[in-house]
Amino acid sequence: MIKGITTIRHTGGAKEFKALTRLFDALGFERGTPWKTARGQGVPFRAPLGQLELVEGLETLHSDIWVEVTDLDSVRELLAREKVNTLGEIQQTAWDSRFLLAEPAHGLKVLFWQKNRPTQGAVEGDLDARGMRFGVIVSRWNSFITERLLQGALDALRRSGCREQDITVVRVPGAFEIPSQARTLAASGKYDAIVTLGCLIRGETTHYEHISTEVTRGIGQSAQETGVPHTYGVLTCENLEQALDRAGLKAGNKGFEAAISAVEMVSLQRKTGSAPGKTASKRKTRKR
Ligand code: DLZ
Repeated sequence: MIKGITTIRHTGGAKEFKALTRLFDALGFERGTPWKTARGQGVPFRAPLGQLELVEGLETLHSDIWVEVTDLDSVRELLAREKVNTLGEIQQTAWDSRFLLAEPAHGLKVLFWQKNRPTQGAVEGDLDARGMRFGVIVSRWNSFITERLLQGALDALRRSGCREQDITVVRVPGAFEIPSQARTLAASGKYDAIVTLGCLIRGETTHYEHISTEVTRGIGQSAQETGVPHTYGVLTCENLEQALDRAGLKAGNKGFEAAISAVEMVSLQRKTGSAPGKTASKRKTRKR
């Protein structure tokens, strides 16, 4: 039933508004459709993953907006570069995280926070898909389910900043055909990552074990041999009910998860690979 939640903040004036929108762009938020009338203007900003959290009990940190980030130290550097007023230094919370409070516009407090992890300082991919190109392969068998996975995947790519023209959707007959097409797209050198979507249902599939093993192996092999990240959004379920749950009903949407993982893997590969920042068009992949 829910489509979205919007919380509105007023800024001091046109100059402050412009500076704020620039900052939110730099932080990696996705711009929605801006509007402007004689009475004022607005720009919606969307996060790759959003949530509404209700809290009960004592919370001593007060802020208008809470933004969870993957790298708080980079955010601090960005805020300093943009000359944004910060209220104190990075501090520990009472709940195993670190935070930095900023006041990018007068009276508007934004709290940036990051969970503490034992691997603090480890290299991680970001969820910013701007400038990335994706091949999305979806099988038509059980299309009632796979079309939902596709919608989830497209939603994830768009929300993380990928442009429509940078997404190619390819449909194949069944899950068994996914690996060969994945390999073709990956070897073309046109895509930064391949997202695979399908649905195998044990009750309806003869040789279920053989097909699912082959599909999984084939996708993994294509990833390893081409060096292009592939993510796995192929449902292997006992029955239709389980499949529906994983296509958006009760257990999230595995298409969305596969696409978000693809964004993260491309970003990670650019950080850890031998040629950071290489785009799909420049990358050479091994030919078949
Ligand atoms: C044949 C078949 C069967 C029985 N079940 C499924 C399924 O549950 N999910 C799926 O994606 N594909 C199925 N297929 C089709 C095979 O994947 C393949 O497309 C055909 O065998 C043609 O090669």
